[in-house]
Amino acid sequence: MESVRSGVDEQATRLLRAEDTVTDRGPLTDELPDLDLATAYRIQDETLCRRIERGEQLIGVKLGLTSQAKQRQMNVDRPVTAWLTDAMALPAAVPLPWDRLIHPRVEPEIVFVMGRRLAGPGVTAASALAAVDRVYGGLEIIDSRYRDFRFTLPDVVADNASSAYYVTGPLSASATALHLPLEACNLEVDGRIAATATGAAVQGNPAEALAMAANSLAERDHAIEAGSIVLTGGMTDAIPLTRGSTVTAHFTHLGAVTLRC
Ligand code: OOG
Ligand code: MG
Repeated sequence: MESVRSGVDEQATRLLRAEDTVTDRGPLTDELPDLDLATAYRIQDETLCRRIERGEQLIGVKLGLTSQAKQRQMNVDRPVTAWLTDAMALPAAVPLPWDRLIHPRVEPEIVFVMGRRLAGPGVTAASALAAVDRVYGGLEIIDSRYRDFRFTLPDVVADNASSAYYVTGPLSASATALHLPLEACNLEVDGRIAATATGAAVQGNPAEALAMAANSLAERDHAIEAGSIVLTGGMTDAIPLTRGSTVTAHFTHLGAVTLRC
């Protein structure tokens, strides 16, 4: 047990160091081919503890790899969850902090703000949606700490699902006012449409993804607290960012979210 604990500590240290020094590295599983998902989540949880110790606040959770587009792009066959802290929230109109990023990519997401606490097991899309206060359009900026975004499922879990920053849009709707599977998004890069999708890309309905997050977090004795932000996962392939470009996600009812790079 002691060696598992020290292994978790060591990998958490190494992943946070890669992030803090903006240096990519090989996947953990190159050295630890037997790394299992449970241990990978322990590494992820340990990185959260370290972020909190250094003054960050836990503000929510994210799902990753909830769409076929993302699963295919990353060659991973299952959704994952990860943690969001206040340091990851990029206020609208603030330019991307390039000096803190290795090889950022952007993806459009449907974002929930929770009105009530949501705890599994047994959460359904309907009960999940009933706990939502508002829905936003968002952009997530991911930045794997692994060279060339090459990773397996346990690697990406340990790396907090490549989390770096996210931006939410200026408009919101109540969860009942929208039919989320039909909410569409055009992702525009420098005036050209780079990708498009609807909410149905995310597990058929982003509310299904939210229910899945609550149920899988419950297996590790966590709940989604009232007031939390939940990113439900990239609707399209993630697009590599380049300096100087402007990315806008145009949603049908949730307005436009812009990122200046
Ligand atoms: C993993 C992060 C996945 C999403 O929305 O699918 C993610 C990655 O693609 O590096 O945030
Ligand atoms: Mg994402």
